[in-house]
Amino acid sequence: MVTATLRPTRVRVNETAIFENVQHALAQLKEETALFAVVKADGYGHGLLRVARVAQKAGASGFCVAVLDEALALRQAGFTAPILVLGIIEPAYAAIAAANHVAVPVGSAAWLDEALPHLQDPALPPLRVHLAMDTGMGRIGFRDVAALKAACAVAVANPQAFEIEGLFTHFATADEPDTTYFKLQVARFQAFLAALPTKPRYVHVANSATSLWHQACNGNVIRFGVAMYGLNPSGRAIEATPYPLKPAMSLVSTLSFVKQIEAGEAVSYGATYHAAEAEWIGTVPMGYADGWLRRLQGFHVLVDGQFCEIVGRVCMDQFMIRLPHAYPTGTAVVLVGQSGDQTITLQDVADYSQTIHYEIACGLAARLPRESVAPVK
Ligand code: PMH
Repeated sequence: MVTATLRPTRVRVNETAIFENVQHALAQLKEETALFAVVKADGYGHGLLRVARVAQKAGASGFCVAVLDEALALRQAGFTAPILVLGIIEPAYAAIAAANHVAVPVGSAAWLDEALPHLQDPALPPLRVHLAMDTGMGRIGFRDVAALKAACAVAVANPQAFEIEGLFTHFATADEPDTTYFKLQVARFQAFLAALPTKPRYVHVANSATSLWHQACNGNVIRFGVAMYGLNPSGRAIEATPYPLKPAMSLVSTLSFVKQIEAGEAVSYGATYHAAEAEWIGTVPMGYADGWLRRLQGFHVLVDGQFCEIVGRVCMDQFMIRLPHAYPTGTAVVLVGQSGDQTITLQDVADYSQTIHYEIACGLAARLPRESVAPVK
């Protein structure tokens, strides 16, 4: 992927915000509870290595990633802290995980059986496994105690191949005001725990929402994701947080072209927008190929502290806005962030797009350069 460094459109990542969000989270934790920074999907679009470095400086003692490749990218960059992959890897790659001291989730005895032949090299350290309990997320994990015990038996019988390092589950509704389903999942997890003769080193259940609103359930590691980036996991459903979340991401560009059009003239594909009167139209060099969705037509950006409507269809690499008056090319455009007294948040973009801020942040393409601001040394 070509990163467009010679175009003014940028994702700005405020490192100090990430640092402070992690420190605030840590301050709430019991002493024995660690924080693993969830840096999957290129650090939710903020940059894998940048976020990992800042989170570690702030006190994160491990990392969670989605896929084995992300774990290897961290290892290649020199990170030696514990790493947990959150998705099931192919058993054939078990040796790569073991050799790199990367822990993986397991949700069936069959997976262990399939991985076993790949873990026969005596030079390999045992593969660290975290037993995944499906307590109601319905994604990965053991669904009953018998299946869990069968897998434990395989792991325990092959100590040269497997080390049971963790036990975890994932909540489906920790970010919702109604706690009924959350409590059901907690009860199921406790039943799993009670069925095991010993607890592994790491017992973890908490995503950001759990760590914010259900601290009693944290276990001894939290998997801290979206709140590290300063975003409220609930969107707008639960406004109150125990500490302020400081958004790390902003998105900026500049006007690449400015013109005045006559009343009735059209803008962009499909000619869906017609000027009501003589209007100043600015072009912004970013489009749906960068993750700025087509459905953002009618939303707005900020120029000089003023909201400017996105007019006409968002194109692949450019979109147009209606300006209050003429501005020179090169004028700053804020798509996410502050301009003058006004702010546009990722939540605002998500609301307009009828999605969640996670999806907007992760959807920003690799073509957009990420730039650190307020760097943490
Ligand atoms: N743990 C697991 C297993 C996850 O899948 C995620 C996020 C987290 C922790 C961190 O959650 P947070 O960002 O809300 O703190 N996973 C996803 C997902 O699969 N879709 O959206 C978020």
